[in-house]
Amino acid sequence: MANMDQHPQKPKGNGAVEHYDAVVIGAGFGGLYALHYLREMGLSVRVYDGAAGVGGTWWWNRYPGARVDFPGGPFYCYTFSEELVQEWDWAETQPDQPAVLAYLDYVADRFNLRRDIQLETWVHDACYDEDRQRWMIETSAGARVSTQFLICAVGTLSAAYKPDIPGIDDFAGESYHSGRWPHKPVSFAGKRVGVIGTGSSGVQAIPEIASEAAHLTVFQRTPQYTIPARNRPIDPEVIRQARENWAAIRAKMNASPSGSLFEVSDRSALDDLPEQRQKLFEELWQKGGLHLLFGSYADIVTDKDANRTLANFLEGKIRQIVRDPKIAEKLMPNYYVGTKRQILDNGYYETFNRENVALVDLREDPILKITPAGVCTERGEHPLDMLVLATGFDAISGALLRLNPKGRGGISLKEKWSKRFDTYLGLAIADFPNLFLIHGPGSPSVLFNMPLGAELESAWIGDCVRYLREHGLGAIEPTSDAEKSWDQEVAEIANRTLFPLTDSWYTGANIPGKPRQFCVHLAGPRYFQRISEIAASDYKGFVLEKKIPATD
Ligand code: N01
Repeated sequence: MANMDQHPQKPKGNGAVEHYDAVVIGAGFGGLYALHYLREMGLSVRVYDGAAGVGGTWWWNRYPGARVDFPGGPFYCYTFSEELVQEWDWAETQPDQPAVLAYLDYVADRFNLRRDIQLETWVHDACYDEDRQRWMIETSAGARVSTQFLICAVGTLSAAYKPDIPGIDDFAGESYHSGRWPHKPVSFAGKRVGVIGTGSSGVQAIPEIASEAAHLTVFQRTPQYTIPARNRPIDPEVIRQARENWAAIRAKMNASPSGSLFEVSDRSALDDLPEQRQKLFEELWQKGGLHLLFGSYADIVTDKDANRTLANFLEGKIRQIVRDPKIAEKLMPNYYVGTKRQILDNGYYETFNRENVALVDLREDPILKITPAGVCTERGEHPLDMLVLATGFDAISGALLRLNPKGRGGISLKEKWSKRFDTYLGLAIADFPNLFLIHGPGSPSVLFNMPLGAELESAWIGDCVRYLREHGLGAIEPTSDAEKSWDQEVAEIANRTLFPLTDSWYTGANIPGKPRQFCVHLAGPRYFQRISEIAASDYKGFVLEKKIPATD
């Protein structure tokens, strides 16, 4: 798989080594907060990010239509600072990419973070030096850096995936990946545009592109269930209440399965009569957002029959919205609803009623190659002026593997993770002492409120570092046994649901050759309780090493 972020290494500097207590890789939600937390503890910290601005995923994913696909506004943001909550005004229920990026830029200024962040700098190499209990890293700027702690806040959806379609680099027109969207304005006006991919990115971008392009061809391999986001201005009363009751709201989000304020139903979909279910589904469909999935019935993603009730409802909506029954059938999904990332859209199915939009079903008419002039499928060529790849990411583990740190005895992460993405608590890896992950495999990551999860994990890491320092310890590393039992715990929880039965990026099925493993801990609040208990038990499952006196 092509790495879309290859950057030449600049010549090495004068050989001098920079020293920090902690290096953080990534300046998105996770990395910015880790910097703040560790710096407040008195550590010297350096953050590196390959992007030219802070924001992580929100810096890169600036394709048209990019919006938060979780309850947004005052609920998809940092919670650690009450002042910040009071100061920042969110305008919409599903903020768009510029709004979230503006917020993160504000945070970086507000907490004076930029002075410790080095942008446009990729970490090329990271090796653990057992004798010094420190990580040695090399950056694309040619610097050599020594740090006791290495915190990887590299993002779960940051290693953009460009599929290996023959001729993909031969296309002569404009070509963009949704996750590497250019910073200059992109005009679709008067152009024949093709979009490959109908995950969240494709589904968000397609209505926007269709409204401007001369013609849009959507190349769909797997149809998806999507729910209207119904983005709207935030009710000022919601903001006022969030500000007045911030501590209580924060506690409620911490205790909820998804880290949000959704009222979760405890009823089975099978307890209701069909007409009662239909009424409830319709009400929640009209409300928009994730209410339909989280707020309808408790067993939608755990019971196949319950799942089918919602699938039937959504399939009915596709047939109702899309006027051409043949196109409606091509858009009909075939998986357990909710077990791929639930997409929230802004008029996606409606887009297929437009005269200037064509749908190519790649299951019956596969892509053969890409030529300078367009996309060739079995049934012929689709001439294009612009090609948009909304083909996703090597999710959860991909960015860590691209970093490929070398741990104890020189073992590389690629070797360690050649078959399974084992971690302990999603936060640490055996044989990789003093390396911490934010949103790593085995943490709740993408199925919990991500900014909130990043805060809680950063704080856990900071508190662990404090513990080591207070106890004269130089290194911490989980045991392999602890990893194995964590792996089992993650799998046992997942196996009570329908998630592992679906091919998705949650299971690694979107990347050819990737080991299949469901890497998300699905019990958010219990997870955060467990990691607190482990910290309180003097880090059960970890090996703690005495500090070796400094030799450098
Ligand atoms: O990626 P995806 P995404 N030929 O992997 C298709 C988050 N996100 O960027 O399903 C043809 O979901 C592939 O087809 P298939 C969000 O969590 C958040 O859309 O493999 N098609 C699929 O249709 C999201 O879930 C926001 O058969 C090929 C598509 O490309 C996650 O990022 C916004 C192909 C990839 O869909 C990833 O979403 C956007 C090929 N060779 C994204 N290879 C927010 O709102 C792949 N595809 C915060």
